[in-house]
Amino acid sequence: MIETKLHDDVLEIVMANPPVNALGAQVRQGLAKALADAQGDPAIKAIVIRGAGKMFSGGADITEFGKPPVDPWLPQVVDAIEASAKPVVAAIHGMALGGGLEVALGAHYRIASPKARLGLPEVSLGILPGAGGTQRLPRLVGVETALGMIVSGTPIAASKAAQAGLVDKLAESDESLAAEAIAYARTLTAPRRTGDRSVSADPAVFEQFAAQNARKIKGLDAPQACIAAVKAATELPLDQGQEKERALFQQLVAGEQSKALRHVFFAERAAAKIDGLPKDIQLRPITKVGVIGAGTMGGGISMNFLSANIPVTMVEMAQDALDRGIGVMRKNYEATAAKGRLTAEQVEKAMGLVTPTLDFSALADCDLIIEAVYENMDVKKEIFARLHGIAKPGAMLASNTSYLSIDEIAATTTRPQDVLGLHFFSPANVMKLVEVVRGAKTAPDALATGMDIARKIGKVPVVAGVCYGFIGNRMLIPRQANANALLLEGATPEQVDRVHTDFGMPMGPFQMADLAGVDIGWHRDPSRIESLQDALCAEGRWGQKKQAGFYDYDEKRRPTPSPVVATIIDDFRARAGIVPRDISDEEIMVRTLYSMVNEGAKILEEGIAQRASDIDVVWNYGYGWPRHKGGPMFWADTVGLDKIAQALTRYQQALGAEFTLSPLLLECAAQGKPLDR
Ligand code: T1G
Repeated sequence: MIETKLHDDVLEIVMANPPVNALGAQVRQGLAKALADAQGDPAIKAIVIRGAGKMFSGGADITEFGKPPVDPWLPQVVDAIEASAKPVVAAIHGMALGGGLEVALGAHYRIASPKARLGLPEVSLGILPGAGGTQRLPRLVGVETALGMIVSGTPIAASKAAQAGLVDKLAESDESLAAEAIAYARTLTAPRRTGDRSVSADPAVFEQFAAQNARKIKGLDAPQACIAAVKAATELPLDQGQEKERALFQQLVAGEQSKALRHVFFAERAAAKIDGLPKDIQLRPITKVGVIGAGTMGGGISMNFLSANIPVTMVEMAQDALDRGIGVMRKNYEATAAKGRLTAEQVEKAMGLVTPTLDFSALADCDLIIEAVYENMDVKKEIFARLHGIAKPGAMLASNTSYLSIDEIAATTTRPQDVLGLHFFSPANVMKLVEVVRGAKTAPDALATGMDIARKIGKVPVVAGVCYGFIGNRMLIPRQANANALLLEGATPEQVDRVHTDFGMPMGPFQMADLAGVDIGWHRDPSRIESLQDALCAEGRWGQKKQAGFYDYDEKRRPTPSPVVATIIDDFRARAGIVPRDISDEEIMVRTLYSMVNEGAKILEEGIAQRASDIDVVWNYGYGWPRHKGGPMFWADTVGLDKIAQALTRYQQALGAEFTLSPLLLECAAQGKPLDR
């Protein structure tokens, strides 16, 4: 995993541990040995360290965490690099992340290729840089830049790193980097140890930084620790600062938040894999896409492809609807440009790739056609019945339905092998999740292509089987149903939502209902009041869009508890003969979150989800589940499946006649094994 090559008087040490040159035990041992050998070899005047393949290094080997440590530890290797009597140059291409950047920080000089990116993303794994990064980076780039890089975890471009003093030289290209680094090393006469530098800052800088980022870092352990470690760099000599960093690292890496965030890291990568499909399956070419429906979803979906430079034919039934849809897309792009995240040219380029039309047959040359009309089975069937006659052979036909059966839709065509679901989440140009729904007859290459094209447009795709609501929305059903029942029995919207926001969700069931629209699925007859939803809708309380739903909203869309809603609920209870009672937060947690876990277990039993971690990815990327809690299935294991099963049994009656405990949940609880297939 370590290759060395002597170029006259310069030793090149190459880390070769594909795919990301993770700094596992063998890499560390190899690095330490090559370095030590070089110290004693008079022929060697200088050393270059670089990575083979697509990058310098993706950092420490995350799969080693939680296992017995193997010598040498990464901090020791980095210290040895810095202590080298011969100048060491780090030659960086691709990514230098985490421990990878720390290796480069241990080096005395750094040269990077123009496209390189450098960062310390440990905070997104619930830890902090543990090999001197919190001590050496501020010494090189100053406290402010270091705090920004370490607490956000976001990598910076090589050019910015050069401006900040993190990189000494920019190479011409990836290809010329090795040669330029060796030439550069040959010009160096002495080591220049970053650890010998000092850095100071007004202690108030750290409180200010924490205050400025309070909302982002609320409830998270790692960011606080990152700030404390960088502060230590301004107060302690390197070795003592590293001890402090080490202590904080050990604490965090053993913590629940880091375990959850590491689970999410690998869950995302696992979700990309489709069980049972050959790795080298031939994908279908997607060079042109058709979108049916220019509404909120159709517009958002189209923007993803336009932004990925894929032309879109957008079909609507009426000119005004088409013009409105195109107008909203341009407005969204211009809003992004106004924030400096796009140039005017990029906006024009994207908008230049869309072909609006009322002519269905214009879809004939599309490789993928996505139906994104409102949620009505008859309308969708009518569209697919028309499509299969127009679409070219091999074209994929996808529905953006959120709940309905892909098999039923596919059955209206003679080509069910080309039909699948691509379930985007609103706003579709922002939300990362796509449930790729595999129909009973969806061809393996169509499914694989669906996953691939979703990744190409920057989404996180997850395979889902056909059932009502697929993975995410199906689990939402028991949550919403119990939330509504709890309101009738005595809870308030604020109480139920507080339990969810305290838990870390961005919003609770009733704030979410107001955002999505209380009138979704409403029968539109104000005289028919059979549910709380009916009662609110009859009063015109359709949610945020009406500035009134379960909450009242001000012009900034900030929610406040509504006395009107309290009265509507009281009246409804009285009419239903329900005497309200005190509801505990624990009961709300059990009936709204534990019931979701139970539904997730059923989804696993039925094979609707390939693996438990896929369900976690769905909730992390589609419903704002707090990443530092891993996802509903991972979280259930941390709570204890037996505890969840007992609590659900205790509330069996309140959960309703239809509620049944998942046999898989009971089995895993009984056997003490994690919840999975
Ligand atoms: N350790 C172990 N495996 C890793 C890994 C790592 N650091 N990085 C990637 N992999 C695996 C990954 O699971 C996948 O496996 C394959 O490599 C390709 O990854 C002391 C303690 C580098 C930007 O947080 O962000 O250093 O699924 O699909 O899209 O301070 O991987 O094929 O079996 O993501 O090209 C800090 C983590 C570690 C960076 C490449 N480093 N990695 O993205 O490929 S903590 C990070 C990434 C640390 C020190 C501390 C990305 C990438 P499989 P991939 P990619």
